[in-house]
Amino acid sequence: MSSKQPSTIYLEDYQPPAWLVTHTELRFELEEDQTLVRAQLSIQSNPAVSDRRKPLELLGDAGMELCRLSIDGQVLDAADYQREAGCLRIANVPESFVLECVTRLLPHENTALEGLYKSDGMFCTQCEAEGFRRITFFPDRPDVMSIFRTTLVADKQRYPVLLSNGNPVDSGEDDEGRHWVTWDDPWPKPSYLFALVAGDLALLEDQYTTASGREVALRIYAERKDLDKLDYAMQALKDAMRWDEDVYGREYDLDIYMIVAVDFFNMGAMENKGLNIFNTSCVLAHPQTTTDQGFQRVEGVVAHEYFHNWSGNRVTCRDWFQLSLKEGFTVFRDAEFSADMNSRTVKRIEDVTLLRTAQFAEDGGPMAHPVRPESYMEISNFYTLTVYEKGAEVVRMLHTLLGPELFRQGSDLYFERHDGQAVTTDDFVAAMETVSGRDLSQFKRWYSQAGTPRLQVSDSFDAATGCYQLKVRQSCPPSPGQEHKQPYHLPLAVGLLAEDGRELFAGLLELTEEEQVFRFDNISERPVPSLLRGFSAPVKLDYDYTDAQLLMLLRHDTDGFNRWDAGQRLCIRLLQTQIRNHQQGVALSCSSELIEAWRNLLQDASLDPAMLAQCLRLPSEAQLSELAEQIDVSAIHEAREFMRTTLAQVLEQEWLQVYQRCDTGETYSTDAEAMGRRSLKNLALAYLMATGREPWLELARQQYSQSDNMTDQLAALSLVAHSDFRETADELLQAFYLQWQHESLVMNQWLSVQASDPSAGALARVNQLAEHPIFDARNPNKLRALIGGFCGQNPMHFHAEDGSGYAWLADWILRLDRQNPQVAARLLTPLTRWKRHEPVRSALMQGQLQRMMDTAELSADVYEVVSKSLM
Ligand code: 0A1
Ligand code: ZN
Repeated sequence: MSSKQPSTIYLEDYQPPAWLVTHTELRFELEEDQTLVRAQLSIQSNPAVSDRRKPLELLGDAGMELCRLSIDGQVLDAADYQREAGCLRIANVPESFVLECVTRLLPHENTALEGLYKSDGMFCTQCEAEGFRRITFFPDRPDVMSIFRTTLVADKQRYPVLLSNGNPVDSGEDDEGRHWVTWDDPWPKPSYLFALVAGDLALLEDQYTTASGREVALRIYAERKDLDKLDYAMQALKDAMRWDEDVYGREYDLDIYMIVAVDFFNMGAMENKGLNIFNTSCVLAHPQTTTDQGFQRVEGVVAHEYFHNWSGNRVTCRDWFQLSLKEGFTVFRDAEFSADMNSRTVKRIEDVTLLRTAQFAEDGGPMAHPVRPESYMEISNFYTLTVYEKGAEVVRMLHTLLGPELFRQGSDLYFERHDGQAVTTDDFVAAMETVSGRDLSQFKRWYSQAGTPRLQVSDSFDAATGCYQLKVRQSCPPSPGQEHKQPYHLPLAVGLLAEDGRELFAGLLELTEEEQVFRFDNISERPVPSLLRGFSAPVKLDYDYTDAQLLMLLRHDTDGFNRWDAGQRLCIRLLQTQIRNHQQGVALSCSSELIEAWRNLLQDASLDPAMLAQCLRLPSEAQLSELAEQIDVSAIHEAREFMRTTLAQVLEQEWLQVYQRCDTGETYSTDAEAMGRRSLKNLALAYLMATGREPWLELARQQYSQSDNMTDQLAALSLVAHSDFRETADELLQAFYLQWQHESLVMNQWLSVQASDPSAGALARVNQLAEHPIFDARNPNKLRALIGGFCGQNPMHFHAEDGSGYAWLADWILRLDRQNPQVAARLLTPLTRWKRHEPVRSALMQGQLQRMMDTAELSADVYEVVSKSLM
């Protein structure tokens, strides 16, 4: 092994900062071959920390060039300070002083996309979590909050737009074609919320009047060619601002709110104070180039970043172990916003599906960690589904346990108590305790214990006394470093239904013990329990339903989410039987009850199309894998394909009728109903195509060429591209390329469609695509489309029995790790699941992980994931 082991940071080692930075003045001289940064930091010792004699320690990337350092105007020479691995130490500094520091950066060579870098010719920054230390030396930790004033100087012609946090307060130009703008942000903030942008950008401008009557200028910047794709984000922003006033009583607090779209970005978007920077994929939207899913993502992410202004910026995290304080809460807020703007039940189904598929898998893998992790090597690896999505579920449970009114009082108290502070998840829960008078200490285990709890439910009914009892046992499997788990406190929403669907009881149970019995009196007949309604807690629930009971719930449950869930449970059970049959060489079959149930659903024109589309989707191969004792990729694939084709063939007429019912010829609109109709229509088309019959190829081709929107066009393209009609597939892929080659985001879709094509020769195809002129290995969106598309959406080929898919991914990781460690570590995820697979593949995957461990000089990001996977 050649890489040296990065050190581990522990939550229990937290110490408050010895030095505070009250004011930070920055001046950036942006040039083509370098950027000079002059930082003036007003530093004072922290009165809350007694050890005043501690040296000043500033963090700064090991590769950053330090040009000059002075204290109160006195230049320091190399003997006055120590510089070692990411840290600059100065002993014997006064109680309070101004430190000036000049660094030289090479943004055009920054391929990691952390700190200051270039995206398509424009300068931009990404400082969360630890990017600011790549810009200048600083106590780069979220509990050091400072008031920033920033001046940008650049060539006026190339970079007419110069942006930073806060309000512009001054500007000017010289005779040599350079100009400058100074920005002042009155709100103290941690360095991770700093941002700048310089470029030749087009602008969509609007206005918002806050509840208290203040005017806010709203500006969304993008490349000129994308100016027509900003309206939807603008509307989403205004909706989010109104919603946060209505639902949380939170107003915006600056005169300007800016969003900038950049094409090179490691994540979705970033909530920098007053200057959000967005991945183009999360802000640009136009009916002709964006799918319905894309529109919903834009709406959700715009809202998410806006909501961070309070949950994250005004009140921030004390340290990075508290990341879920801002992320879990903000995801909960954006999910509720999206639920209010669209269909609440469908939003819940989508979120729970993601959680069950990907977060549960994370919880069961080598990188499992609590919502508040206890340690990390590289914090970038902890922007996870656990911190975000499970974290949001934890906040949702508080909302459920307290009820909406108390929860709102709790959030008001939290914002009021901690405005301008850097705090912990304990502080958040404490506010909820204060307003409710409840003891939530047991509840806090949700923050400290990893793993997905399991509830085992059984029941009994005494017809003579009318007494029905539910017995609930909870347990949680071990996870890395946590052998034994204590019982959780959780809300269990329950309904009891009579055979004919009448609701006999509905209410909320609270679970706190390892085993608990709940008793219901005056129950007239043996009920069917509807358990964990709305997915009231992020757990796996077992109850021994009969098929008939599930079919009854699918028809009658008054909880929309549980209606859907009953259908899914039934499908999962039937699929699991077929998976076993396939493994044992038994002929596969499809239950006639399921077929009849689906027929009824398909014929019921009164059902909400969006909901119906959810009910008629089989659980994904990824979800079936998560549920499997041991993953057998081909058995899962064959069983699911068998069931899908059977349901396609026997219900062919019904699928066609549904297609026609939803194919209204209406012009495109993004309202929830129209989106629902399109999702059902395209699902019907998918089943029709699954019959393999030629008339439906014609229908798909027709839809492809006649549609006025990307949702329908892309759905048709991917169905044809993944079919056995290879000639038409190639023809449409080529046509699509010619039509959209100048739209980078559409080309990402084109790459994913081909990367996820299950037909033979997939690896050769992705290798060819990697050489295609539209592919750019420095662009994370392109990498996610091609590599993520192949490894995540093409299981049969990624898991090819000869191990070629694994070797291909490992080759990419080793190459990318030198260029962009964050992205490399993320793309690595599928290999981390090696222990869950059957022995042949498991060994092949392990072999590739070992190869990475042995042969390369690994980044901390990749080292952490690889080494933990091999443990
Ligand atoms: N705070 C952002 C997510 C984010 C995190 C890290 C980044 O760079 C490494 C970028 C964005 C959010 O939750 O939206
Ligand atoms: Zn966030």
